Amino acid sequence: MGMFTGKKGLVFGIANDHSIAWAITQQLRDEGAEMAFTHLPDKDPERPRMERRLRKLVDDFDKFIMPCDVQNDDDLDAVFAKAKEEFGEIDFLLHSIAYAPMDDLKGPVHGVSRDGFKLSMEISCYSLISLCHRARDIMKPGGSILTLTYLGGEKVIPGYNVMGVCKAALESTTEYLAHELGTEGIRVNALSAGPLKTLSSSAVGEFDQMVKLYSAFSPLRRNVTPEEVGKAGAWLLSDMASGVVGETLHVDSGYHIMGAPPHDAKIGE
Ligand code: 0WD
Repeated sequence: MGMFTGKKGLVFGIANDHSIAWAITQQLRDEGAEMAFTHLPDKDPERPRMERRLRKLVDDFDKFIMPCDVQNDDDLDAVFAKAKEEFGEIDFLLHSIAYAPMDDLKGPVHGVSRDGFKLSMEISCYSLISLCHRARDIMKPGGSILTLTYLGGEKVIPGYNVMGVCKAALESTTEYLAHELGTEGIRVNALSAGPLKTLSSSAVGEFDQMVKLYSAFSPLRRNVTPEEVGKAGAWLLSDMASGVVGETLHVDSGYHIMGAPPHDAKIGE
């Protein structure tokens, strides 16, 4: 019997097989979870690229898949109505979504447009609020909600720019939501992952530099693997973490604890 046998949940944010949500999903699947998935609506219905990519990954085991743009309340309502119909109640929800327009993401932060800021915050932060609000109605006590964040929300990471501001808001939001939903027996947590090559991260400036820094400066002297993030994510969503609430768990080879480079780090070489 797996850790998720008999458990049901919703996964938002698999874009392709490099997505962090996919790494977590594989662990959940292997532990027996029943899951439904959403993808960004395809602009051209004749060429449903997003749907096809997701279907290819989850076709053997999905309960259902649906398009969902988190900016659209009707999409969100439709997903939760379908989840209620198919599952009755759910045990977990994974939020693995972020976006900032490229012009705003590349910085500087003081030059970010008003519209770009609103859009980035809406998709990367408000979406967690809108999902939690709807999830409450169908989530069992003991349920678990997880979002994905990055160190750039706590400390300045050059190149992360407006997304760092969004992650700071997301981490605070996680705490407020954890406080509110805790009284209903629902846990909300965040996982702060080290850099992983995905569609989203390829848009972040200086990503390759960060990968090098993690392998030189982190206590483990290497980067984390998608599988490691997947396992920790599944753990936070599981009953094994039943006392963990409002936490931001770093899964980053320990990079976040360093205040100065280790003695063996080769700087500028
Ligand atoms: O190094 C990394 N890759 C890290 C990522 C380190 C630490 C944290 N993260 C975070 C990201 O900020 C994000 O919150 O993990 C989360 C997942 O990101 P990912 O797995 O790196 O990236 P990706 O595979 O691109 O998934 C993010 C997805 C979108 O993908 P694309 O590339 O198509 O924008 O978020 C979804 C979409 O599937 N998404 C939306 N979903 C619904 N409505 C929307 C939207 N409006 N916008 C983006």
